[in-house]
Amino acid sequence: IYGGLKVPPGALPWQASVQVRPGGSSGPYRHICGGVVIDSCWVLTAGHCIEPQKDMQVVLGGQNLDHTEPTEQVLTVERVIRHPDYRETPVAVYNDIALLRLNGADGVCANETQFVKSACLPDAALPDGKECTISGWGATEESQLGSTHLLDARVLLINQDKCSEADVYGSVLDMSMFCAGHLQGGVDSCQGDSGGPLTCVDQGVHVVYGLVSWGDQCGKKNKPGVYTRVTHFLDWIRKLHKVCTSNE
Ligand code: 4AZ
Repeated sequence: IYGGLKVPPGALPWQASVQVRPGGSSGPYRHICGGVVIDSCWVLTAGHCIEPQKDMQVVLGGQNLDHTEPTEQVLTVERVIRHPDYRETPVAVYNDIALLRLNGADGVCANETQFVKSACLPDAALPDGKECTISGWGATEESQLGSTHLLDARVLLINQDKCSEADVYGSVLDMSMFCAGHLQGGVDSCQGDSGGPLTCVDQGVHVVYGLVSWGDQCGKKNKPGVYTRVTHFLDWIRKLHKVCTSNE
């Protein structure tokens, strides 16, 4: 996160760290992406975060990736479901979404605590200009390697036609994505934040509207972050998930 601040414990309890370890099932897990808890047993992440053949785990309720924290819950991934229309080109990533089914018994995987909670799925369209929150352990202006502490920042939802102007992203955007950030630059998501949440407060409820997906570098003028448009995938997600009305 560029232009971010440290997140207080429990402030973004739906934030996940998606981690893999090298093939061969030995060695430590390392953070590769963010994710979003939408149910005790389900985490949303970006399609481009999926590295086939590698063991995957999800850390919930954590703040500092360098330490094991008492608030933390570590879950292994039972099943990875990348969207069937996921597609990467040299200029954009389309339908950049995947669902992770966590291991658990009787529909309980993560335990709900003050530090681990679901975000709600949206039921309405995106209001342009709305201020929302992005978060993650990705690269910062100080470190390309990422941040040890979870950071967040406030971004504005950018109109699709504006973001499709020639001096921004031109014609590469489609309805599986939207832009958010600050066109003057400075505040943005970056590498390592991918798959993590863009949430907006709607009627007092934290709703996940976006997943960090891609962008032309980070924090650059006229190159805002591009986010997977969660509303575009609701039918696909809901086939696997229950309704959520409150997380206060
Ligand atoms: C990346 O490489 C990446 N500024 C993620 C987000 C953004 C750019 C790149 C948005 O994963």
